[in-house]
Order: sequence, then C-alpha cells, then structure tokens
Amino acid sequence: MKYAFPDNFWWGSASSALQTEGAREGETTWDYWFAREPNRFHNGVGPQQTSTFYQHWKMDIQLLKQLNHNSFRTSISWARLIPDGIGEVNPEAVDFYNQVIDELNEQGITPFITLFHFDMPMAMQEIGGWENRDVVDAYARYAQICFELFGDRVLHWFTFNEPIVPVEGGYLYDFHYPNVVDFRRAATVAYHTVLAHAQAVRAYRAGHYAGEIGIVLNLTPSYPRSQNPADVKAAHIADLMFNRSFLDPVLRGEYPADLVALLKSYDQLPACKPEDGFLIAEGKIDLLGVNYYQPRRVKCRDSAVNPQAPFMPEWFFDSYEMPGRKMNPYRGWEIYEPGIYDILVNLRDNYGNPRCFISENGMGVENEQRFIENGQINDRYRIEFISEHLAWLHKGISEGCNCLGYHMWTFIDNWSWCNAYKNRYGFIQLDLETQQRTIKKSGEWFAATALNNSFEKE
Ligand code: BGP
Repeated sequence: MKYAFPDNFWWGSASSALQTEGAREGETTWDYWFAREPNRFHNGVGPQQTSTFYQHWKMDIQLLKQLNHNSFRTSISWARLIPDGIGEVNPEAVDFYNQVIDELNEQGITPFITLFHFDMPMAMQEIGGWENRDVVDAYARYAQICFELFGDRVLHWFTFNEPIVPVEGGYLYDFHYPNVVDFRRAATVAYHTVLAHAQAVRAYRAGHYAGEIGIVLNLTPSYPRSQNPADVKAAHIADLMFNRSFLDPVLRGEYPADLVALLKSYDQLPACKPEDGFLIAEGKIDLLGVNYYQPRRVKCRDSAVNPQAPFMPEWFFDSYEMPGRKMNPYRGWEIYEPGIYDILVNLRDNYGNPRCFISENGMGVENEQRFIENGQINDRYRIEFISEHLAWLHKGISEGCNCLGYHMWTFIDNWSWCNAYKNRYGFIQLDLETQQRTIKKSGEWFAATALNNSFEKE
C-alpha cells in the first residue's frame, strides 16, 4: 500500500544545542554536574564530546539537504548566547546562530527553534533554577532577545522541549541535576516552567512577529491494565501528572481542575500569585510539537503506600508490564506504534484539533557497527520503526487529525544526557574519533520518503 502525505508536509529531524554543538563559554548544569560526578554518565563521557556542530554546521546542513529535509529543529543554547543567563549577549554566539539560520533558509530547510532543551545556565541554577521566579524573568528576557535577533528569519519557535523531563529528572527521580527528590519542589519547577512559557508567548505576541510559537511536549499515553475502575483511575492520574500538567495550560490556558484538587489535598501545590492565571491563559500556543517514544502502562497499586516515604506520583499507580510487549531492549522502552495515533485522536477530540506535528520519534540502538554491510549501517529495524509509526500517523491524518509533519530524533548520532553514545539514534553514523559522518540505510530511506512525500509498505 502507498502512504501519501499532504502537500507541504514537514519532513525533518530534531536535535539540541547541548547534544551537538560542543564547547562553549557559559557553563550549564550538565557541565557542572559532569565535572563533579562523571560516574553518573555512561562510560564517563560528558557533554564536551559532541558531534561538533559548532565547527561543522555547514557540512551538517549539507547532509540535511542530502536527506531531503525541508525542516529541521534545533535549540539555541541560553548559556552560549548569554553566558551568565541574565547579562551581556555574546556576539560570537549571535554570529553563530545567524549563520546557521541563514544557511538553513538558503538551503530550503525551514528552521524550527527551541529556546530551552534541558540546558540550564549554571549561573541560573545557582540562584535556584526554575524554583526561583527571577529565573522565569531571566528566561523571558532571553526569549525576547532571541525573537529580536532571529525572529525575522525563524518562523517556528518552541519555548521548551519536554518540560516535564527536567521536573522528573531533577526533582523526582534523580537523573538530572540538581538530583532532588521532593514533589512540592518538582511541582514548583513545573509551575514556573509554565509561567516562563507563557511569558515568552506574551513577549512574542507583543512583538507582532511574522511566525508562530509553540512548545514541544513528550506525550506518553497512559493505558490502564484493564477497565476496572481502579486501573482506569490510576491511568487517569498518571495522565494528569505527566501529560496534562503541561498540555492543558498550553492548549486550554488552564490547569485541569482535578489535578489541582488532587495536589491540594496532599498539600503539594506550589505558591501561586493571583495574576498567574491571566498569564497562563495568555500562553496558548499556535503549534504543538509532540515527541513520542513509548506508552505508559499502569495499574492500581498492589500495596499500601508507606506514609513516611516521600510523596511521589507512584502513590497513585504501579507501572504495568504488559505480557508480550514489544521492546527496544537497548533503551528499555516499549515500542507501541498505535500510540502515535491515539495521541493525535485525543488532540483532535479533546483539544480542538490543534496544529501539531511529530517533533521527535526514534529508536536508540547499541553497537550498530555489527550491522555494517559494505561500509554502511543497514538499520532495517529503524526503517521498520519509522514506517510503522508513519502508517499510524497517516491513519490519523486520514481521519482528520491536524498533523503537519514528522521529525525524527535525530539526524546524526549524538550525545545523550546520561547515556552518552550508548544508544545511537541518527540517520547518519558518527565516528567519534574522526568525526566522520556516514549515511545509514535509514537515512537513504527517509530521503526517498521525503522526496516522494510518500512511501510503500505491505
Ligand atoms: C528526548 C529528548 C532528546 C533525546 C531523546 C532520546 O526525550 O528530547 O534530547 O535525548 O529523548 O532519549 P535518550 O537520549 O535519553 O535516549
């Protein structure tokens, strides 16, 4: 069967500043944490070892062109642009981002720009990071500077990438700096992130720029083990905490009432100011980026909560391992292609069918060298992964979902937060020693799909 996509469908991939650029003047939480606890990073490889986009951006944009990308998302590094987060703008960073943006546009690749992809300037973390409202203001200033500098040529902005992840990693589950486990502080970080988002949207609207502004959320559908009311309730609470805590504010301009009531009943609500509600209502977006990697399967808890233990989302559910689930064993994530369709249908039916696109989807695989044939990685599994997901996406579009594109994570093997280079995601293989880039089979497949705006599959 042939799967054809609408005209002007966005074909591309996503990456982020910290994971690709390399050395910079402003320190981030990642540089700071790595210097102190290198053992927390896979094989002790830190954020300095990247695919050197800062040097090789021109060559990389040529490669994007070869992959027939018509769009590409990366992020601006706040710490590169404003090394201490709040003070002087670094003119070299301005030159760098100008060159990248101009080259992308010249090559017919529409730049999609994220303002914050997990990379907090250390100077901002030192004053409390997202727990401090001054950092919210500093971020809003940074966003405004980016709009002023680049807003004439960047028409698709994203305030945050997966804002729930720094909340989970940094304040609940100990996999990002500052390694705090404290729900109330996590809720404050999440809340202030929403305020920061809304302030950036407000600044963007005030500047009357030509483009559009949105956010990228990792929407992880919550599937209950069964239709038993206790399982359904468990899935509902997981959905409130991990998806709707950001989805509702940015699409509906307000938090779900039952999430607020739940946190209130456990005394976990962040401190709010009366004017916050108006700001959040102004934070409604034009375009939603959806990152989809895996579903979340839950069931009601089997055991009673220890009231002495820290309050956690897991007070309300256990994770459920569905027998026979398809796994990506390297990343430990379930592969469930219909999830992409379920997300789009939920957006269509419950959120007014917003303009959206798949902003990340991908499969990290270890030791891909074993698949080399005639000097090229033959990553059949990745082609299968993409085409299965695209088939479900296609079904969503044919049923009226407003999905405008598909971006893969990622175009070139890059450094990952705690896994460094363990799992490779790229369309292009990176030799870390020589920095040589070699297109994988999946890259060729994607280039053909983008060119034809369609692909064939049984
Ligand atoms: C997303 C992030 C990316 C990227 C990707 C792969 O959550 O937006 O930055 O890293 O996941 O995940 P990982 O690198 O953890 O394997």
